Amino acid sequence: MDRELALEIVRVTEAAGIASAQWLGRGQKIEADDAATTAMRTMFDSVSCKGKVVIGEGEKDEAPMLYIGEEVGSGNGPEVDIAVDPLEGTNIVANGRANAMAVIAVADRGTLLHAPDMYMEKLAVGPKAAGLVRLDDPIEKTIDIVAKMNNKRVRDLTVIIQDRERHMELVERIRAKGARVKLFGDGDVGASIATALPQTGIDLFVGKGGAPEGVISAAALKALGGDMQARLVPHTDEEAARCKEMGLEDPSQILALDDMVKGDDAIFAATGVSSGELLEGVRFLGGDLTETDSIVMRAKTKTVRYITAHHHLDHKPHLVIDE
Ligand code: VTB
Ligand code: MG
Ligand code: MG
Repeated sequence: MDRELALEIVRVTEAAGIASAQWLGRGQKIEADDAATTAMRTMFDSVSCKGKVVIGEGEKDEAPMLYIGEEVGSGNGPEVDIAVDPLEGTNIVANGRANAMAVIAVADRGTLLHAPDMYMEKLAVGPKAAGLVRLDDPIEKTIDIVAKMNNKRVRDLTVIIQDRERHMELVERIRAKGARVKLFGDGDVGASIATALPQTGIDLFVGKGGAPEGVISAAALKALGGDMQARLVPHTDEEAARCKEMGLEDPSQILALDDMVKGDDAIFAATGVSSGELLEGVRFLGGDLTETDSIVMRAKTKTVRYITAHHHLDHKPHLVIDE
């Protein structure tokens, strides 16, 4: 993959971010998601690659665009796998809450796990604890390892978890162990990546969330030198069959970072829609001036760029929502 691709991809997440941010707090999650998806799909046509969506908005018969198997990109350039979540946090935007992002991961063709839309257990840490944590270890042991490696007292260690009933027993154990717990409503891509960015103060991410989001996060953690382990959680026979179709003989096997993103040619880009752990949201500054914050990184060189952009929407009328 050419390194220029990283900078082209961020234009795609910026477009999705700007479009969906116009739905913030309106209680209309489908419209917010559609705006992000349409903007992302349109912008993709100008990106120099032969892309194939491997994680997208759904199967062909249920999603009009960015469906699994859809070919995107200009048709010139490297053959790549593309994983998108045009709006990671549709409910967030509808309810005007924190942590929504537009996200994309791009990797060499055939290197991203084609995770279907089901739940996945996940554990993520930053570079200092990489290689040392195990999904199956008791949480108390994991906390001790991460505290030691991150050079923090257990009582200063921060574990981030999605605020769900299914995690409450885990939360109680973490509290009993003495660590800090930060709960978030939605958006585990941002929460898991935060573990690998020291300025966030977040040390450990655990919990069950979406499998597509897991693979997208894995691309970012690879670029940041962090680590992640995961396991698919099929709830029905059909979901178990999907795992087998993907080549996972044992659907309950532990997936390492390399099982989710093979090799090191991966790019991750995200634009903040509403402010969260990683990024500020889209700001409408008056007139047509609109400011976005994005992060883009490449696993190959480990370069991480934060990009603040000023957009003049008079020149981007296709991103303006006025109905
Ligand atoms: C998870 C998480 C996502 O939705 O998929 C979650 O990975 C769904 O969890 O980041 P629930 O079924 O408990 O709502 C997100 O938070 C947003 O897409
Ligand atoms: Mg989404
Ligand atoms: Mg999502």
